[in-house]
Amino acid sequence: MAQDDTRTHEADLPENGDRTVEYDGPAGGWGSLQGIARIFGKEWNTPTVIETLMRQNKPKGFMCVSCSWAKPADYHTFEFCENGAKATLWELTTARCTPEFFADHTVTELRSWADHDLEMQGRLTDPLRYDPATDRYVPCGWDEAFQAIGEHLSALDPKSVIFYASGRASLETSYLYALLARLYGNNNLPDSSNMCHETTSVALKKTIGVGVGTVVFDDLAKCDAMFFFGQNTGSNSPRFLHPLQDAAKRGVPIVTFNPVRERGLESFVNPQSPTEMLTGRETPISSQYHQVKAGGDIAVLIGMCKHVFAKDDEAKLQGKRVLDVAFIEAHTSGLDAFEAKVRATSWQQIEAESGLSRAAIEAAAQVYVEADRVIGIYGMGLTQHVHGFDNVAMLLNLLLLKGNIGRDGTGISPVRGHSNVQGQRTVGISEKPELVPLDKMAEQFGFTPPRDKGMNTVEACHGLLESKVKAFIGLGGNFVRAIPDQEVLEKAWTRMQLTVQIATKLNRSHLVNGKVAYLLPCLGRTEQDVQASGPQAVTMEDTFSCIQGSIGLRQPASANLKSELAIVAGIAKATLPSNPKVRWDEWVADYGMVRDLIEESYPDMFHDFNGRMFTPGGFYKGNAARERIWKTESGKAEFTTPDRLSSLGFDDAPGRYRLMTLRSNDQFNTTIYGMSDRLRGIEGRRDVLLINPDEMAKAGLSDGQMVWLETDAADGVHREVGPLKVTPFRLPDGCLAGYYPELNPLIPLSHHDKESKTPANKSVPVRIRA
Ligand SMILES: Nc1nc2c(c(=O)[nH]1)N[C@H]1C(S)=C(S)[C@@H](COP(=O)(O)OP(=O)(O)OC[C@H]3O[C@@H](n4cnc5c(=O)[nH]c(N)nc54)[C@H](O)[C@@H]3O)O[C@H]1N2
Ligand SMILES: Nc1nc2c(c(=O)[nH]1)N[C@H]1C(S)=C(S)[C@@H](COP(=O)(O)OP(=O)(O)OC[C@H]3O[C@@H](n4cnc5c(=O)[nH]c(N)nc54)[C@H](O)[C@@H]3O)O[C@H]1N2
Ligand SMILES: [Mo]
Repeated sequence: MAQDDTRTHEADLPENGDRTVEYDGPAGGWGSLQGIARIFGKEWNTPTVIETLMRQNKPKGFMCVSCSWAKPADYHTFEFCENGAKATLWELTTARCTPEFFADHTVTELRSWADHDLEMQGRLTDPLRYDPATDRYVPCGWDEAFQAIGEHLSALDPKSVIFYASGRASLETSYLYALLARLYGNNNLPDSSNMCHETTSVALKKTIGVGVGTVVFDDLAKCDAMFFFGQNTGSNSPRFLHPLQDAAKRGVPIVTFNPVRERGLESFVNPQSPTEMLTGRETPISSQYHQVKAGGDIAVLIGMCKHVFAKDDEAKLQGKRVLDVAFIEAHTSGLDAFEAKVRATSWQQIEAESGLSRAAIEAAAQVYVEADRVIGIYGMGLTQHVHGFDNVAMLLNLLLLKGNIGRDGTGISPVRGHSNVQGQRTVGISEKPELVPLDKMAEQFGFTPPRDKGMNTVEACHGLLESKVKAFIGLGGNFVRAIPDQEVLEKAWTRMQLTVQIATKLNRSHLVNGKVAYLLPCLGRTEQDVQASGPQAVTMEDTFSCIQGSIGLRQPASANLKSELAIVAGIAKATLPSNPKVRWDEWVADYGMVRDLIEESYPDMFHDFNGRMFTPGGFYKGNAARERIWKTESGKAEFTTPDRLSSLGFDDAPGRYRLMTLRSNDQFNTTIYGMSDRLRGIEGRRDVLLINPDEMAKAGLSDGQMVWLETDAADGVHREVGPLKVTPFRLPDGCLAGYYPELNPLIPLSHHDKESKTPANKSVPVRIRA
């Protein structure tokens, strides 16, 4: 079995024995169905809910509210996974968070509630205003809310207002939201992507001229090898397990680098295959699994490139080449400096930084040398580091060596997070004005768009601390819970003049409110959205740049909900002076008109938008790098020469560990569904500190002992979280792991990727206090 042959290549890890917590079942299988049942009990197994799930991710159905994985044209009967079903059911809950609930609880009291308990109150039903006299949210009419928000915004300096978006809202809503910010007078449009794949947007834009991946769904069936870095497929994009299983069955080697042995990348039982379910037949996924140290990927990739150069030297002696010389000459720049750096780096340095042996790295690289068509896949394990940019650029370097960009079955594939996070950036949600067709929009809407750079997430937090930010509008999400340095920022938050949150369910960000605060409940994507011209559809872009329509069919959770688009328009109308070219009412009445506007702004990607939105599998927006057209400074694909081997941004020191903050299998970001991290064998609690038995022994810790974590940063701020239960777990030496968002107070705001400012959530320097 793959598991055994992978063991020969992995880092020198402490033996598992009985001492570490582990799950040895497959991903998928019966466990995934039990995982759904445990949270939702009988609630999920009713005909209407099943009918809704059957429409998930299919043409003329609705697009999953969970991750951004593809919604293929050639779909399965059940085109949903354990976690997609959980996300949908979470939205379909029968629980309601009504004005009566808020009458019973002060905001101060609710602030002491756990994230899970807040969301368990169910769907928000009515627009609410914060009443400081009683410290409660009280009901208010929609018109009253819009009017008051409009008056407050009109009185503020536009540069002091933030328009945040979490990556869920549709292309139509996102486009209008960005337009609202610009008509109002700023580019302050941070989004969840700033905490996520911003590293990708910056690194791929710089190196290949497009800020998104080059792979399309069909490439997965055409490649000869896959290299996986820091992405937890089993929990975070489970439908990806199907093409991975197909690839593994075709004999495609899948080589994984991850400090954690994630079950989904080891073995899978397809819950949609009756035979596999009955026989329990597992498909091994990774052919090699390397437990790299957190922050060790630059070193790994340099090592792999070193092997590729060595094999190329050997091939040359026989008049052959391993490198794709024609591609390199025609299409790239910067190879010489990069090659010199790689050759000058010793295996000793590479082994020390990666925690892997030369033999293990060479075994991985040999797969690369032998494969004609290679895909590089990655997630937060590469992006959320101080030198995350170099991580991504190094994976690209490896791919460029053999021309693995711009051919069928090849490419670089960042697995995006939220279901429309990539799409939001496509239609203008960006703090970077140069990424938006402002000239075109000036003409479309007859105004002078702001040209100065807006604030991203980290900059918005700094603005808040410096009291430059006075108001915050949130289109979904849970900003205060998702950001670093949460405790410090929460205090600053309440100094704000105005906070407005558009949401489906109650979360902590709604309770850390400004002086004036509104909580505006919206329709979810599964629900019918009926406007003056009839029922409306919306569109989303998936991780492979395919755009597809989504129609909600469920009865709305409350008669008093508005669509996100109508709420954005309501705020806009009440805030902005009237303008004959800006027709909020008509746009709300017919979302097709908004798609026409998007088409006008972005004709290349969105031509015939209304006509193509129900193309099965979505329509492809196109990607220049895939065509080997390089919109970079040099006009070529660029090799990057990193000037370091570690992505940590800090040195090792006695007693200092690298902490990774991870998602469990029972959460969607800050939404905690339950207490089971089934695929890692951790049950019943989230206040755990994962550490390997050797490190436990060295630190004198015992299994189950309660400890505190303290940030080891020399900035004079004391940060600690605890108590946490010491839990033996197979991790490389020097590495610790625990859960996001509970550990966010440990992450300094200044601890982020140097280029993109993506918080470095996967390598926080900490100490353990017993
Ligand atoms: N069910 C569910 N689905 C989700 C989400 C969710 O919370 N729940 N969130 C959505 C969102 S917004 C996003 S961005 C994605 C996130 O999906 P992922 O990109 O998978 O993010 P994480 O769960 O944070 O885990 C990243 C992985 O990187 C590994 N890792 C940590 N440090 C390193 C390192 O230094 N090197 C390497 N090679 N690996 C490392 C971790 O062990 C882990 O397996 O998922 C999306 N889908
Ligand atoms: N330490 C650490 N921190 C991290 C990360 C990490 O790995 N480690 N990951 C980062 C990443 S990748 C991301 S993307 C961010 C996530 O940051 P966010 O996107 O801000 O957070 P979410 O938890 O996804 O937001 C959940 C809330 O969205 C609202 N919501 C749900 N559905 C809808 C809807 O349809 N419409 C509206 N309007 N609201 C809705 C609900 O009120 C719910 O409570 O966190 C980042 N923070
Ligand atoms: Mo994300």
